[in-house]
Amino acid sequence: PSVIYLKDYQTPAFLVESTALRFELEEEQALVRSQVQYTRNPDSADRLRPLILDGHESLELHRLSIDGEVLNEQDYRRQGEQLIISELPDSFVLECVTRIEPQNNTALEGLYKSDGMFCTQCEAEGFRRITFYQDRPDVMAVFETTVVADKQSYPVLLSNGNNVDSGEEDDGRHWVRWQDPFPKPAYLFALVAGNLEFIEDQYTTASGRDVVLRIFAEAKDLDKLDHAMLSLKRSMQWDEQVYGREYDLDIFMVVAVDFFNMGAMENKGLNIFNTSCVLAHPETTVDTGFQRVEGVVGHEYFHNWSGNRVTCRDWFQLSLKEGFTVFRDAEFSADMNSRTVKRIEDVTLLRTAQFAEDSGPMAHAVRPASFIEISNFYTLTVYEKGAEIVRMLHTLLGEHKFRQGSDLYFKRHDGQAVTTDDFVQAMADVSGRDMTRFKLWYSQAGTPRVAVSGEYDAASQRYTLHMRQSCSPTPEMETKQPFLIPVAMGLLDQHGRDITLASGNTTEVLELVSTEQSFVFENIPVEPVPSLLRGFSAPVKLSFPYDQEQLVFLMQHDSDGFNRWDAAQQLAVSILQKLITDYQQGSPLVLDNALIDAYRLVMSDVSLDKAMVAKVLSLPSEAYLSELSDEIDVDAIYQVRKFVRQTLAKALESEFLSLYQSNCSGDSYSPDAASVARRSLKNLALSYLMATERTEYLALARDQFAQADNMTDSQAALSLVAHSVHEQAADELLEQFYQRWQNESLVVNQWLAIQAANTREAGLQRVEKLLTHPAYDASNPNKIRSLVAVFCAQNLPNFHNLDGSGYRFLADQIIVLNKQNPQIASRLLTPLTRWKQYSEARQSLMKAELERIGNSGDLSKDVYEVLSKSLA
Ligand code: BAL
Ligand code: ZN
Repeated sequence: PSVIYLKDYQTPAFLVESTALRFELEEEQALVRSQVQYTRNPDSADRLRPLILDGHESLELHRLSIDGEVLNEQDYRRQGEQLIISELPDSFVLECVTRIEPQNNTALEGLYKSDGMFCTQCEAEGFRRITFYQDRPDVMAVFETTVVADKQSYPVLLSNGNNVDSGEEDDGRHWVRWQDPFPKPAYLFALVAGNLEFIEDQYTTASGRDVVLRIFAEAKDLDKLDHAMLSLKRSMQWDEQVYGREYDLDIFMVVAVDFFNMGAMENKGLNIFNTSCVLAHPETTVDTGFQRVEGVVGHEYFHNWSGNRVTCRDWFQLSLKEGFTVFRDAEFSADMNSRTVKRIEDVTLLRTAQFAEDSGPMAHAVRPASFIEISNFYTLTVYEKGAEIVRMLHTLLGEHKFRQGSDLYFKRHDGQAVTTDDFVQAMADVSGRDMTRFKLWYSQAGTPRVAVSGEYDAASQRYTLHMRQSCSPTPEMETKQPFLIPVAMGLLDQHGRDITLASGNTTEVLELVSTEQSFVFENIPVEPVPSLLRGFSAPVKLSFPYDQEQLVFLMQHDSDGFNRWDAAQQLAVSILQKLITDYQQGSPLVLDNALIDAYRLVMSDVSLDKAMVAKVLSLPSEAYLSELSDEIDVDAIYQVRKFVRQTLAKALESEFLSLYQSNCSGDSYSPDAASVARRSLKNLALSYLMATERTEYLALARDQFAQADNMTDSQAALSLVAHSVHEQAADELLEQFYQRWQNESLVVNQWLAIQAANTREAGLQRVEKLLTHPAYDASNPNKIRSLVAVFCAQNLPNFHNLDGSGYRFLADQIIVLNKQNPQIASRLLTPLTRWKQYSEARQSLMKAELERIGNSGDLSKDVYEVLSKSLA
């Protein structure tokens, strides 16, 4: 497979004025006729450049004509994924008829069938599986789409834009025509045909335009759409208030589908969602599921401007739309719920998974310089780190200037396909700042480290912070230039109060721009405790030599909620890391009282909101401890974390019990932030109580399971019992749960995931048995993620079993999926790609499985790229 480089970017030889599509959908095939009006790109000096159309090998070409004249095979060349036509006039209509088989499309890219309905996924390069086209984001056109299908089987026929006409044919078939007046690239094209029902609402925009809102799903799921509709209306209003962005078509549609590689897709006016990101009902959905629906609905809606109206010039610019849109959805969720808790959750994901990606073989810049398969770059780096870059711009410019910059960006580039440089330029223009150094965040991979030390001179009342930044080499990038790192910080006096700094503020943003730099603070009356990187103001690994007392002090007093939590994390990490060393050396494990005392302090702090308390009382995850390790010792991390949980549980048993009791409420379910917080604290308390392994708490969990009126409480209890030492009770509850929910696919996924994560012995055998269970479907990505991916990512002792069985299992799955669904296969590879991080014994087992995949023949580009980079 060939490597595509950003430096080779060329503008398209032809532009498209308009694209008319007609789909004849049948059970055994779909016929697609496209009529495309091309004009030679005036940008392109070379008038001999041919028209290069992209087309997947699965396309059966039935007819090709130019201005009505049929082309013969000698008039064009089909070369790999391209169809090349030379000697063309400056303006012409190309008509193309292709035959495809959506019913056999298991890759779920292009047009395929999900549970009997036709649907599409065209980003990034799925449109080339529908027809021959310049399938690149800088070719934007207005689309008209006519969909024809049997009326009884497919009563609902949808595409982008506004419905402009419809009719019936005599053979039981009907058709609907859609026009999308906004020029768009092919990746935003969508089509849906199926037996769907919908809920409807309406929204009046700030300028008084009425918009119809419809959310479609299978009839059985119609009662699970209200939360998505509410979230959609909130998103529309938020984008008007915060960004001044209004919706632009007469109708906005969302469709829920069960077979989907991604979470959701922002197709213009017709978002297609994975059911897992749109359906929500108290009886079947946990609190985090409700929040996810809100976040993803917001995310896809916000793309209407950041992505659709202004799109990417090429796929190297993916973060232009994804980083910005993730930042937008994070701020939306923060405004709808607890800001601090949202930040904690996002940073936790970044620090565990994105930092790991940034130090692994697939490490890449937020704007990568090359790729083999773009699907492999829908990553935490492009999304989450990309969002952090936008957040840093927000921090550096301040809210007001940032909004001016975003207004300028949208105004300047509406209807265009642009680059991350264009985005930063708008911010530079409104602020008058030179952003040259800042832009290194887009081009340099790797997580910078910032080592900070403090120096206090009592005589001169001067406090100095010394900072030093560095960044380890990443593939193809040995040395890095210093980044511009905004470090938001404050200084606490001996009572824990913020000291007012020279600027008159208590928080300042220091700009670290060189390898070493010192920052001096005058008139500081006592030696302060610094609060650094407030709100996690930059995606870096910052260290300061705090002692335990100082961390506890920050936990209690820092005015920055994020840093209060982070101080608790740092305290726990340092204690856990010491115990990991003890475990490795065969020393007895003894838990430092500091952690117990700190936890007790937090539990008695009535000023804290409950969601925060639950976060502070949660130990760093195994994944985070792994990311922090030079060599990941799976057994030590697992055993030590379990020991610490159990010791905390026993030491604080009565406190956890009263926390549990005081947060049980008879109120009926509500997904509001306060109720979510209460449930999370209650279920956290229950998890510690269960960790004591005392039977009375098994009874408590069983009661909760039996009496719960909502999935959050029911699933929390199930999961705790399923993972406990009480095996018989575990089996009983799992069986009861399945009997009750077997017809709810998303609930069954949770049931699979709970079992996949069970660390008890023989985990692999249980997972293998579930692969043959009627609840499992090896062609549905949600099922694969729930069972296979959860086992490999979350079931440390079983996946990393030293007999190599876990690795072998994953490789076998990948070999099958490589042919069936390459995107999912390549994603599943992640745990094996980290092989260099493990002990020698594990390294050789993992590497052998990677090599076996490599030798299994005919690798997809997706799997080939990840595999070859991992073995390089
Ligand atoms: N554009 C792919 C799905 C998403 O990020 O919204
Ligand atoms: Zn997105």
